[in-house]
Amino acid sequence: MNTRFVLTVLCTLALSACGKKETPAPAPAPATATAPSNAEAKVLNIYNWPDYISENMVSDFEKETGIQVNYQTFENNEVLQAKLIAGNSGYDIVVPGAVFAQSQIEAGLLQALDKSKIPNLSNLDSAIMAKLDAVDPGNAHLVPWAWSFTTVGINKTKVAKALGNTPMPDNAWDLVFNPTYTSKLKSCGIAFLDSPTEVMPPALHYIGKNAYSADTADHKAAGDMLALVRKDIRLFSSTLIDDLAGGKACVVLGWAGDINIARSRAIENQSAEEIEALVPQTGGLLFFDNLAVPKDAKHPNNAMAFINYFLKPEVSAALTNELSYPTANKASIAFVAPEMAQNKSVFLDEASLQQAVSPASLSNSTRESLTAAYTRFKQGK
Ligand code: SPD
Repeated sequence: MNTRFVLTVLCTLALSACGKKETPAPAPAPATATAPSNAEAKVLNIYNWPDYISENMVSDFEKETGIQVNYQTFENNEVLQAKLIAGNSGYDIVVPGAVFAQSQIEAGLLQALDKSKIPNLSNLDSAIMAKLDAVDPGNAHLVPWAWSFTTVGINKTKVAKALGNTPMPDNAWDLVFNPTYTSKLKSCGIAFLDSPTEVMPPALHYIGKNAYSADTADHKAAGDMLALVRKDIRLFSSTLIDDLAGGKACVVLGWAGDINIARSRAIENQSAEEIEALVPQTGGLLFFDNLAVPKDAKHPNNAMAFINYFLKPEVSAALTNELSYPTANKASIAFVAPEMAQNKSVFLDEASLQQAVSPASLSNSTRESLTAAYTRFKQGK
């Protein structure tokens, strides 16, 4: 198990300053009128990414605590950011990516955790938490949920057929950013994540710029490169698992964890198609998502109870084993399945880790500029 994977992600962050049916987000449930005035209702409203929780985590937590969980999902950091800024979201737990979390803490959008109610914090890797301290001083607001890296995923059979006599490139990013390849692969379908802060950093990295550059000239240069492949992109999608496993796309710019979920689904369905999360020689883009409690959460104590439950070793390990996403729970390592621990697109080896790009916090103005460049790209302007 590669603890350095986690450490590298968090080191660089520090220098630059994660069963129940999932539903997209209507308004979460309010506290019931029957709750005692000095206690929280037995309700917890969670807002997480899709396909990012083990099958039984919510129902087992409900059985153990009697707290009823309303579990809703968001598709990208921009959607969560807008909810937090608007306030009164109704959520008690949210899961921001590290590139957004620091500015959310600084803006007072997240409340400090009550660590006295989370004894299982001791299961977290102390070296990792020491690094996270630079992003979240005192580890006051964030508990790591899971991480992975943004990369290129392929349906191997379809890609080989579409490329014909053209060999696979040495640089996996060529498959989504180089017209020589995209012009051939468009026949079986290229899909990108639909978010400025997911697409622009890999594009910047591909053209040799800092993936988290604040320079608008760099954003324009990445936009110029993207314009050359725009006509070959079939989908901008928040359902890449289904797109890849179901055959709408043969190549995706997406998250390694989700690409591995698509791979598992294809295997479960006894499909002849082999799906693979590639590990780019020039580096994938590491990301790290974290549990946090909004400033105005109505059920903070229930939130602490859930965080403590998640930090049980077997509970964290189930997330990794079912969804191909590692966690920062050191005590969970003993429960991670060997086939997951040995999968080099789940836990990167040393060489890939050295090449990988670590996340950095994005300021509001940088996000605005990235959004403008992304929108021009998507609209084909
Ligand atoms: N299955 C959903 C996984 C969510 C991953 N979060 C990605 C954040 C990358 N910036």
